Amino acid sequence: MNFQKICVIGLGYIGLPTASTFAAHGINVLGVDISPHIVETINKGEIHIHEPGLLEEVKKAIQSGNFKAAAKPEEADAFIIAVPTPFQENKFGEYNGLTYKLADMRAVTSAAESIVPFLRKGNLVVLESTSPPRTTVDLVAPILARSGLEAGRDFHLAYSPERVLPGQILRELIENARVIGGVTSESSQAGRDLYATFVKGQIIQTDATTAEMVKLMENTYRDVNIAIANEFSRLADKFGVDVWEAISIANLHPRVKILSPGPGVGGHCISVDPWFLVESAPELTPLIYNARQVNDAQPNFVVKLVQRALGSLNEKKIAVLGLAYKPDVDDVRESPATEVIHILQHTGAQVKAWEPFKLDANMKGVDMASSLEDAIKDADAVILLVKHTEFTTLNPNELAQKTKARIVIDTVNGWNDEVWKNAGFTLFRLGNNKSKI
Ligand code: SAJ
Repeated sequence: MNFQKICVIGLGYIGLPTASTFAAHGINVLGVDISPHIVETINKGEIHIHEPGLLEEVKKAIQSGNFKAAAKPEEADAFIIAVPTPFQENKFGEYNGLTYKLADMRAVTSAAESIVPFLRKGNLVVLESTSPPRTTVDLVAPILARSGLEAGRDFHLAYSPERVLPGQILRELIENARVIGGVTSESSQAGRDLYATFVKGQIIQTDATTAEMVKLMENTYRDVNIAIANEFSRLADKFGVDVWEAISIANLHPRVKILSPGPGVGGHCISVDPWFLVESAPELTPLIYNARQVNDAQPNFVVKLVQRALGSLNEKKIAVLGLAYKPDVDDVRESPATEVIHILQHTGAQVKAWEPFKLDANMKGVDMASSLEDAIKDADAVILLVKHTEFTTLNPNELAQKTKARIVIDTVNGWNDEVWKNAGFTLFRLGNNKSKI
């Protein structure tokens, strides 16, 4: 199939880089967003999100005339849906007394509806939004059928998940392998023709529901594996074992690769996607459900460790190092660090947080320090919550001059016991309660 013009619906973290990458490869792209502010910003050659290299690419695309933004789709050869699929705020599912979160599919629904008046024979429609299994065939296809055209017969329909890492989106869009799941093999082929415009990685063709499952399975696999690492940290704590030592030894086994325990699982993907599988089949997913519960409860275990180190937390001053959801990124959305802070505050502690990657992080209820020194100066204890390189390379001797704290708590195995001990600190580590031996 040949593509002169495409519409990308949803100009967020995935839609905007995708649209500008197509435009940079010579395709005429209309970006569509319901937010007038976003449309206006992009048409000025500016952007509303933070992603390295994106501003330059969008600017170039707008100047070239290949890219513009609008509130509504137009006729095109292909339509890509890249809108968010968050949770429903006030509605939960229930199965056997257990409650689970439900995907809010309203944005996908209205994006599909917005295409209906412009859909023509021979077009291609691709859903990229992370969605529960069967969304493409059971939700999107029937909506598009309101045009009088049938998916797989009159137009092509496919699901193709994004699997890019924030911070690396522009490179990974091009280099990563791409899965295209069509409702027919012709639809998969049409999807391949479209993405082959810029994708250099392998393009794998399959059916739509398999492609949906692939995306959910990747992130659920990771969530479950982090959950078992977190559970191991609790067991190690109970039995006086250093979980980090035990994991490094277990991982010498050629077929074992245990992930790292920590303060919990954050970000917009791994803590979200497993729920889409639970919602679709709660009777089949007890393991996935429980893994979510384990990871969500991990901040409580961090606070128990802090209590063990400090006794009552009432009025204690605690410096928290790191707010991002993972190391060396500036993304603080859905971060377990925030949860840890809120629980600490609940116990009466006074928390000051330092996040060098996001100096302007304006987080509700969190007292942000203006510098590392500001965070630790009057602290009774310092907690390491994110393994930023900047933190793991701190010099404890220098730190000892800047804080009155002599207790440090390491939840991510970022600091070496001996070095900190020699600098006069007592170090408590998540998953290592050797004092019990
Ligand atoms: N984490 C641990 N222990 C570990 C590894 C991670 O506690 O051993 C925590 C991190 O600190 C973080 C969370 O898990 O809070 C998630 O981090 P991550 O690096 O595992 O994943 P994301 O959310 O940044 O990106 C994932 C990626 N998927 C997989 O690795 C299977 C990425 O490829 C996807 O594009 C992205 O989700 C997505 O958009 O779905």
